[in-house]
Amino acid sequence: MENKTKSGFVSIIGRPNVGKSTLMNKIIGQKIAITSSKPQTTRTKISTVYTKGNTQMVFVDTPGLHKAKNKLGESMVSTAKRTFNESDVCLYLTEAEPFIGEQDENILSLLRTVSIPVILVITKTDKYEKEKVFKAIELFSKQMDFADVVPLSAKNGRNIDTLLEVIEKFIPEGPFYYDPDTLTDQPERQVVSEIIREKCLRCLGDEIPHGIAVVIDIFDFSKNTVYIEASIICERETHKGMIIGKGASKIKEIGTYARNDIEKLLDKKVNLKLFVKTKENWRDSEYLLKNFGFLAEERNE
Ligand SMILES: Nc1nc2c(ncn2[C@@H]2O[C@H](COP(=O)(O)OP(=O)(O)OP(=O)(O)O)[C@@H](O)[C@H]2O)c(=O)[nH]1
Ligand SMILES: [Mg+2]
Repeated sequence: MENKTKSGFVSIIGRPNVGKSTLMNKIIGQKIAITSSKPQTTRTKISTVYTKGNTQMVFVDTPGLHKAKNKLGESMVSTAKRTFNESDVCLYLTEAEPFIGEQDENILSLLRTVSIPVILVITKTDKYEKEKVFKAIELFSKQMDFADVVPLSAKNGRNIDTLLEVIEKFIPEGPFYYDPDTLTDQPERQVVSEIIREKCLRCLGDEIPHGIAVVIDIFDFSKNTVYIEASIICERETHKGMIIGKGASKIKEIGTYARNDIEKLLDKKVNLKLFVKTKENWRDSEYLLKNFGFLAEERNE
């Protein structure tokens, strides 16, 4: 008899910076979603596909749930909320802190209203003493009925296998959504622009990166060396100066790190040219948000 296949969508939600994107990258073994030590790194929903044997899990990484301060933030939060309504099982990520903060309170009250199974995932266990992890499990388990609880570390890989086994129990029978070789639904152009944004997040001081968007202007695959031109959009002229840096040192640093990662991704030599442009308050401009691709989902509804 033929082996029956199982497939389902697994949403990953939590407040900013708890390690959602890092966990998803770890599971599929490749960096698709960018990560950084700064909150609100992920801005759109990113799906990756994990296929093993006759089971396929589509992981959907979402922007961290937070109190939105501008239109971009609002779009990020509504994307995250919509995502778990469309999934078969939800992973709720939080760290092993001894209290439940306001952001987690809000997420919990949202989760109590959903009908899909929610798995509590305590992240970054490499950073916390065992006792603290146990206490956090106890504290969070009192808040609602979780389908299961898994403490893990994406950094050292502890319990990732356990998490996959737990998730599998909630994946329904059905045909694969994607070809088994598929890794992500993200177009290469999008991953490339995100890599450039990640290098901005990592190379620049705290106040600038939140106001940055990256737009790919040219993506030419026709020659042996891939030719890419991209614009880094910032909100102020002073930020533009900081992104370029003294003698263009900063933009060169961002470009070098980005080119390395893009070459690994495309497995080809890359010629990358970066430009910096100012567009004031783009995060509150519906027109520019649409232009940069942030409001695409709302448009399709
Ligand atoms: N020590 C440790 N650090 C981790 C682990 N997982 C993630 N981090 C770090 O936590 C920070 C945030 O990780 P992200 O994966 O970007 O977090 P996120 O939840 O996707 O954040 P947003 O996209 O902003 O909502 C990064 O600096 C990661 O390196 C872990 O298992 N252990
Ligand atoms: Mg993220």
